[in-house]
Amino acid sequence: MNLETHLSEHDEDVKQVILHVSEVAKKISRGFATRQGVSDSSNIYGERQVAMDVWADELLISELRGSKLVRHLASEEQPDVLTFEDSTSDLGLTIDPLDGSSLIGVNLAVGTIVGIYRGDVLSPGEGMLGAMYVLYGPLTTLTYCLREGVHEFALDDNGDFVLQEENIVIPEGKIYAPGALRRDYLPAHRGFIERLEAEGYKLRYSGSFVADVHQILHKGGVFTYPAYAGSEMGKLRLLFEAAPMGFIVSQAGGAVSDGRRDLLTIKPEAVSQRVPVYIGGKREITLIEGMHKENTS
Ligand code: P6P
Repeated sequence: MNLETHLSEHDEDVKQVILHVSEVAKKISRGFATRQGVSDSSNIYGERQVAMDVWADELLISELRGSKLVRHLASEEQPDVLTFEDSTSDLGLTIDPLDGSSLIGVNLAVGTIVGIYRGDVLSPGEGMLGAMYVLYGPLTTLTYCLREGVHEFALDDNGDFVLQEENIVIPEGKIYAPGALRRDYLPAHRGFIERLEAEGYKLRYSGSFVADVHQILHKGGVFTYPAYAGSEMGKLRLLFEAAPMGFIVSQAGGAVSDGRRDLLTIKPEAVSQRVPVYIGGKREITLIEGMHKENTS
């Protein structure tokens, strides 16, 4: 079964926007070979953009504007939410065009992350219609969830996204992907990491959020980019990274937290809002939230 068939029961505009993103993703997957190197620009977070960042962002914005399927579009590479007045739909999308792009130069897996809303994208993630991500690795895979299971497709030789796994459920597993520097850990987080290590969790961290979370979704465990000394909000963006990937893992039976509460209950105050992130199995999320409660009582 291919992606279009699998989406057939969903609202037409939602189905079409996912298919549209999937077609752009095919172009992005072919674009790496001829767009290596850095650009001379930086994003609003002061991060140096690579050539693919700029190109993928421009391509997605142009294609989604032209699709007339999207009214509100927020991109991690843009300072403000874009509004397309001539849209025939009221969908709102958040996009991280190429998460992990600093790793393209060393040929590690990177990805495109999309959050799908009805209306305003500055809403808590718990209200999303759905989310999807494309992972550009040895295979180009597309994973989506519209509240009826988490499903993964792989791009085949004919250029079709073909179903690989349906109704994915996060297993129990002993992998942890610990972002930030150990020397900067805050007390509760330090205790959490030491507990996982004492229980024999294996460290698996590539520096690419979408790839690292994809691994946790399929093998279990936890990804974290915590609050740390010097940044109480951590590094990752709520709107573009934590909420959409957290939505997918939550829908697969896992959970997502800022360390104290369900991250999907947080209303973004700005597109650039950062948030401490814990994404993974319910056991690990319950553990860190308990440690934060103990640490503040
Ligand atoms: P660090 C990539 O720049 C990113 O936004 C995420 O994809 C990734 O999880 C994180 O930053 C890596 O950050 O500090 O480990 O390089």
